[in-house]
Amino acid sequence: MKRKLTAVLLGLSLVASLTACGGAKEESAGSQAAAPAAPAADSSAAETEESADTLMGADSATVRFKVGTTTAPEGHYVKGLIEMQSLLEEYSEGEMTLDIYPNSQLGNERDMMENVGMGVQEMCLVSTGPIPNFVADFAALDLPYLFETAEDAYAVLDGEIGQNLLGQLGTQGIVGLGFWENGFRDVTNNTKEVVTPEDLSGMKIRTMENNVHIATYEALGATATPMAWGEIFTALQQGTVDGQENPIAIIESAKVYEVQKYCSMIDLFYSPCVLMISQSIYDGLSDTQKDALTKAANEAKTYQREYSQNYNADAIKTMEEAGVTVTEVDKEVWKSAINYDDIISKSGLKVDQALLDELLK
Ligand code: EAX
Repeated sequence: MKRKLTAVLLGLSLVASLTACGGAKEESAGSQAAAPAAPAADSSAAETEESADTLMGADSATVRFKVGTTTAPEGHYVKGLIEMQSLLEEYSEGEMTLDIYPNSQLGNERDMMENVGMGVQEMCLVSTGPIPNFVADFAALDLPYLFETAEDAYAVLDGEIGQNLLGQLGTQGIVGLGFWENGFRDVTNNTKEVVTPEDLSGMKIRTMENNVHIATYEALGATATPMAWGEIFTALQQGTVDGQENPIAIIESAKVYEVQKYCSMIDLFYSPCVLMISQSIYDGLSDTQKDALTKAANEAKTYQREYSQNYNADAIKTMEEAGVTVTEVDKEVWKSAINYDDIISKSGLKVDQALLDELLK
């Protein structure tokens, strides 16, 4: 199955992708940000209020990259960025650093991608969820049960298929510095324990703004309700949704478990996240600065993946101690409920039929 899925992925990454948000990128207003950056050099720095959550790099650094994420300061994304912050300061001999803005301080994932593409924000670390709205081929990574293990995912993401996808971010004025880890996505809700797909029937589940995820949850019988991550608590409080789906690391670090009674370990999707820098800002760096940046990013990726892999055990214990019912499910039952043909056609993916037939055989 995995071999066939890789064939599909190869096919998908060859299929000409329709860039949903085409259009020329305005000349970056922030391109001078790569120069010794006075704090307010580019517009977004002036607008961005630092809050208690902001994790500023060394004061003495003269080249500063604002990096935004929707995730919590205690979570696995920010832990990886803190590691990169210190590696970057070391490898640039104190010249460069990251200023880390967690908790959607710089906007939701789609906004941040647009701002990085326009050069008004230097960097972001975002899940692949919203990316297919900009680069259609990324949707291939969001198919359910694509990877058995995280290691299988790393092999594809760090290999030709993943690097080809990162290269396509260039159409959006973005340099993809690498795939980090969000993790296998599990589903939480307040209505009842979810053991089989039938238990999702009629539940309103918040998904990312991602057509493959939406089509998958609809196919499983839920009502998919796409929205940005920053809106989740209001939506749960107002009953707009009954539940949401995310890796345990997000569910625990964002404290979503405090307002959800049930969590089912369905591991429906493997969710990477992508570290991005604005092309115009990257191009303004010297070769030495680029080397320091990519070395720090690569080493932080390995650290962050390891941190993510070790996160669940304690996180699940925290959730159960808070009264959450954490349910292991029979994943074969869930896999047999997945019809790739149905999901791919409903999600509007442009898929080569021969490859699809190969997959479904
Ligand atoms: O990237 O929106 C989501 O559910 C993502 O997993 C979250 O923003 C971290």
